[in-house]
Amino acid sequence: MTENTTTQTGTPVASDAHSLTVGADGATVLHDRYLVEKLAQFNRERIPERIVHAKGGGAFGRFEVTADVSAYTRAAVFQPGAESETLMRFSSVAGEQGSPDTWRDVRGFSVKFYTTEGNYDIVGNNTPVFFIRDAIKFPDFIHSQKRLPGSGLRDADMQWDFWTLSPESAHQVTYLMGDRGLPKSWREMHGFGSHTYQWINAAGEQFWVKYHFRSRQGDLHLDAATAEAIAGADADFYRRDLHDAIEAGDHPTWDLHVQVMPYEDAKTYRFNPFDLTKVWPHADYPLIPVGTLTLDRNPQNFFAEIEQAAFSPANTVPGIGISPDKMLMARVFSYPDAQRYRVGTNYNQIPVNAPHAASVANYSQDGAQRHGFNSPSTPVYAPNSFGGPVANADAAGEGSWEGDGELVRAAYTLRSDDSDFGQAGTLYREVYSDEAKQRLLETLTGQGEAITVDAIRERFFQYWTNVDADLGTALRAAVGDEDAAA
Ligand code: HDE
Repeated sequence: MTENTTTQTGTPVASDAHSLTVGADGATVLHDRYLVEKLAQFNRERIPERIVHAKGGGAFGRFEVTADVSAYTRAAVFQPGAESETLMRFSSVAGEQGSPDTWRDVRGFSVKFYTTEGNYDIVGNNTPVFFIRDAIKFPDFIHSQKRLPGSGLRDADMQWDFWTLSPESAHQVTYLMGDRGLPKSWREMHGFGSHTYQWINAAGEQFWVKYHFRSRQGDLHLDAATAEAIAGADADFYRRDLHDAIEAGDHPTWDLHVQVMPYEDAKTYRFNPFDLTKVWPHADYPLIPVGTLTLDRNPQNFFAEIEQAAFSPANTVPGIGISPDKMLMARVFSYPDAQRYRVGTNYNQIPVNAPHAASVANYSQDGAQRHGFNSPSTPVYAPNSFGGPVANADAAGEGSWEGDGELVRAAYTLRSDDSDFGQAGTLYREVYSDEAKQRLLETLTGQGEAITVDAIRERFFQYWTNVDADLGTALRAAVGDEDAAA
């Protein structure tokens, strides 16, 4: 038997097709409660899109620990043999929700582990570094990458104005303008936690770690012409690829590795290991295997499970903490704040965000859209004498570090090997193949030509000369040539 259409409160409705009117040709009446409910509900279907990383897609899967890293962390999710349900979301950074997947950009790489000790999120990118090292610059940086207020157009002048006035961006921009800026698909890219995090073992010893997810599908890229053609033909190219692969039983897999730095090393390492614009050379801190992440289940409802998904670097678990990275400390505030605004105060009660393998016990109450609550016999305050939940520092397994000093507004203290351009130059000279170098030159030539302000273009040449002198010379000649031809 066909199911009746009902109102939101479960009452059968009389018609899916006809509003209630005064005669077949007359006025529509306001007391057609189903018509009013249907139109009003429709008007509220959209929530604010993410201010960054708006366009994305994701899937569920599982993470299995295949090695023994218990010497470094007590976190249940990383103990030998542990298996956790996971959710992943991939995204572009600057484009809006409908933007083409294959526009050149950094790609978001977010993982939520539903662990027995609560949800643990690693909210990273497909690059191991970032454009800036102090969060106070983030809104300015993002404004420069989005749209001009007047025309609503994206603009090379403001992008390069910001980057060339922010030399710490050079390493990440070398990634972005290189092959990582155009992944072949979300499945075929590596992911990085990027920041330095803290791990704490069962004995309370602390370590600094960086996360690397290595794609078993490879770290592959599109050439610029193909990416441009796809952007026009199929704006949802990556979203479709991920969905179709999982639907066909082709489950993408990443191997998680960590770099581990002994706690004391950070104090004397030759550059600041908490600076998000730097990588730790593998020669100093090799990759240590941890486990395998596989995606095997598409969402059943994109909005409920992916659009409303809330990832946050604040979601840590016992045995894992943050580090004195100025970007990371600010992100711990920023993500839950964005989610309270974007999804709503009780966003963590939505099934995709609530813990799946742990329970919630605290004294939070009320707020818009609340549906979870304590038993009426549970007291509403702490401390209490009636058996309510009690905080437990041993169970929390929080990290820590020493800190002392005057309140200042200053850059990180420089160390012997701290520089804005050094690792960008190494990436260019020692990691990029000759073909990758050539593709970078072509991409940058196009970028240089899009700059219309002479002073910014001059700084652009100087920026790339600082990355690599030969690249700067080649670029100056190439952009000049194109000018002559035009
Ligand atoms: Fe984000 N970022 N970010 N970001 N970010 C958001 O969170 C922010 C940064 C990243 O799949 C927002 O819920 C600040 C680094 C990903 O849902 C927002 C700073 C890295 C995603 C926000 C950074 C990222 C976001 C947008 C400077 C990689 C998508 C809405 C301190 C290591 C998560 C929201 C998803 C999303 C803020 C820098 C990655 C506004 C303030 C560094 C993958 O809160």
